[in-house]
Amino acid sequence: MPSHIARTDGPGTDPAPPRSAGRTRRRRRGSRLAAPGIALVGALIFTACGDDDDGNAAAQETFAITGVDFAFEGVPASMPAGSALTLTNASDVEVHQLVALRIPADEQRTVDELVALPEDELFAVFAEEQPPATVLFARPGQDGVAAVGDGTIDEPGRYALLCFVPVGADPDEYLAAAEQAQGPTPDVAGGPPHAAEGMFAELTVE
Ligand SMILES: [Cu+2]
Repeated sequence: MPSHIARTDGPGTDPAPPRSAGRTRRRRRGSRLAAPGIALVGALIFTACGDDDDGNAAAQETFAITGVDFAFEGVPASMPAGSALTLTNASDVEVHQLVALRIPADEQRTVDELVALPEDELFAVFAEEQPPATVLFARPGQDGVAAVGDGTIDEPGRYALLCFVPVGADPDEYLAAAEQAQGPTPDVAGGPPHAAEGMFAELTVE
């Protein structure tokens, strides 16, 4: 894992943001560790899960991403708009997730830099980029299914690919909770989000 990303001992204990969480609110003062910040962004994303629009039959190209413990493999540096991502999970134990979040056009920092930010700054960067372009889940050893969108990314720009699943979460428990969660990220036992362990990537859609 990147040495600059702090670890925590448990799942984020932060309360979920209100469903109407809007613009660049700054929720707290003081410096926070990166891992809870990532968890908070995950919570925000899940508030949008009801809004997925099914889409889009003919993807231009399909790029097969593999989730491992803890990284995305096979992420192209760039791909044409209208292309689709798929997720296959190569882990024996961990559920993996691929959340594609567009990075605002005026944001210059890399995904590596963004995931290291304190909570309030990370929250602010992605607060207006909702819902995610797509969200895919995959059980250990299986191909992924879409929870938001269908894997297609239509809008050009830079994207952060992130996995918010807590380290060591039970797959059945996590996926059942994710399916039921109308608001926050499912509150299941586990460690820091996979993104804090290095499961993030950057992708440019052209
Ligand atoms: Cu993961």
